[in-house]
Amino acid sequence: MTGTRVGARPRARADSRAAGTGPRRRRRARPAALAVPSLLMVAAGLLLTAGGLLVQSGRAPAATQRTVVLTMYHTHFLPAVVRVKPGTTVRFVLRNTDPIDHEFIVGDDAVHRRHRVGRDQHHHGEVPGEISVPAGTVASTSFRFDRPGRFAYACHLPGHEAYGMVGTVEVG
Ligand SMILES: [Cu+2]
Repeated sequence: MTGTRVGARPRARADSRAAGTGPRRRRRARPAALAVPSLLMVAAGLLLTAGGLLVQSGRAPAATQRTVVLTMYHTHFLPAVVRVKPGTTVRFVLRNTDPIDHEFIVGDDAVHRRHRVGRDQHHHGEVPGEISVPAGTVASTSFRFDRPGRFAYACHLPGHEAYGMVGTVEVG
């Protein structure tokens, strides 16, 4: 029995070489064949993503988004002036580098008048453009500027606006 097996091996190798389709070649071909479908799947995924973006932008053609980072430093806003185009939704990212709490309120004159006399000192993001920013933290809020004009942002915690914690959004 043993003698038969030993004798058969060389013959089998010779056969596969002659055929030109030995086990080695087949094994090499497999990863390449698998790579093609997976590349197609990636491409299809990208197309789907692109399609989704097109559909989104088709819903609101004029919508523009921007992120503006404002630093709260020594009870001031840096920068103190921001310029945007009408129709822009601005995501304000507020970095409070001070050891005291601040807040960010953006809006028209009526909004600021209300906050100057109001007692509400906690804004958790339920109102667009109004957010509390505890000492040493980062918070964000989004606000859409529909019409041209000047909109103020301020911190209405006692004394902060008078101290200079105000800024302007110029929309136009
Ligand atoms: Cu403040």
